[in-house]
Amino acid sequence: MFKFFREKLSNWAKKLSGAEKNAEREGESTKKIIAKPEREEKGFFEGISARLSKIRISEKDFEVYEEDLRTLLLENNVAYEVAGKIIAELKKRIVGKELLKKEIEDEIKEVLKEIIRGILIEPYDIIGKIKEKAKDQKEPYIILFVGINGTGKTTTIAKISYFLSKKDISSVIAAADTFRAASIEQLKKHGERLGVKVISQQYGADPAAVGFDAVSYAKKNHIDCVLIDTAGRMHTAKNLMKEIEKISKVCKPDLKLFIGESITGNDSVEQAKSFDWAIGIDGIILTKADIDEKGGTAISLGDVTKKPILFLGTGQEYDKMEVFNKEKFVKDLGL
Ligand SMILES: Nc1nc2c(ncn2[C@@H]2O[C@H](COP(=O)(O)OP(=O)(O)O)[C@@H](O)[C@H]2O)c(=O)[nH]1
Ligand SMILES: [Mg+2]
Repeated sequence: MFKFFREKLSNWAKKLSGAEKNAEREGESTKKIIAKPEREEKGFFEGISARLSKIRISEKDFEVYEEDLRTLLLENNVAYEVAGKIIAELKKRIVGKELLKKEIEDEIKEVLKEIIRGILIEPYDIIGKIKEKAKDQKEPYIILFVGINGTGKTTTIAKISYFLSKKDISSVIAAADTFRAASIEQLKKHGERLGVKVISQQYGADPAAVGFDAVSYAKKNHIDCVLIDTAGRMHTAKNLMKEIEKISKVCKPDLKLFIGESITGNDSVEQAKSFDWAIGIDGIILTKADIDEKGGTAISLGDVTKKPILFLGTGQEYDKMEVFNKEKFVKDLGL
């Protein structure tokens, strides 16, 4: 996971820490500062000068390397405007600061870590929310899953149902993707394997009605949570977005989760924006992190939507889903 980002970032930091090679240029350029020992002894000064050599990176030198960093971030799926923000912040914090040469790479990473921590929204605890509603209102907690075709909605719903069952939370699944061939069978198969009821109607049925049926079933049978699958809406198709708005209005979900792929970068960001605009999303699940070598999508989504990433999909099996952890994520990025 996120191998590219890790390697390239280290290389970039090394390049910037070599910026004092340009120190002989004009006065305002990065300065190599040699700390002099109090008592000068022959040979002694040379010996320690390498270790004590400090540099101060000038604005000019930072700018020489700035475009490289932008390219690195863009290549790793960080959206353009987000990359700009990261660079501006890093520049503000690094330029003019006196650092030991050997510390520069760590310092850059430390600052980047703080910036990314600041961008990512703190995830909340779904389990707590479900239990709270059960206790306070004695009603099932309703989660609507939206996203375009193939991003992993159906698989994620099965994983969530499995995750909830491990926490002693029962669920029912609504097969409200009545559009895509074989989608109902796909969910029923998951339902059988998981021992979870799947509510469905025939293909072409009103998805809002299927969701409504599942909510009624959950109420009648004291099921804790309703998971509503939906057809893959192309976020650019107006009538299909209207339909998702209708499902949302009829089923009154407590939580609307956008499912996006970790590997698709800017596309995921655009999709998330459209769904957020149409129904107002509450959180994000990023799938296929296991096959993503980049990692920037999460950062972009966090910044653009200001919504938390709640889980990372890390494979096709039911247990291949991790609760999103900001600290683990920045560590995986090599920071
Ligand atoms: N490697 C990997 N594949 C996944 C993950 N989540 C889903 N998939 C695969 O992505 C494909 C599409 O998934 P599906 O759930 O049918 O997507 P939907 O169209 O959004 O419902 C399937 O082959 C899944 O097995 C994941 O986290 N990692
Ligand atoms: Mg599906």
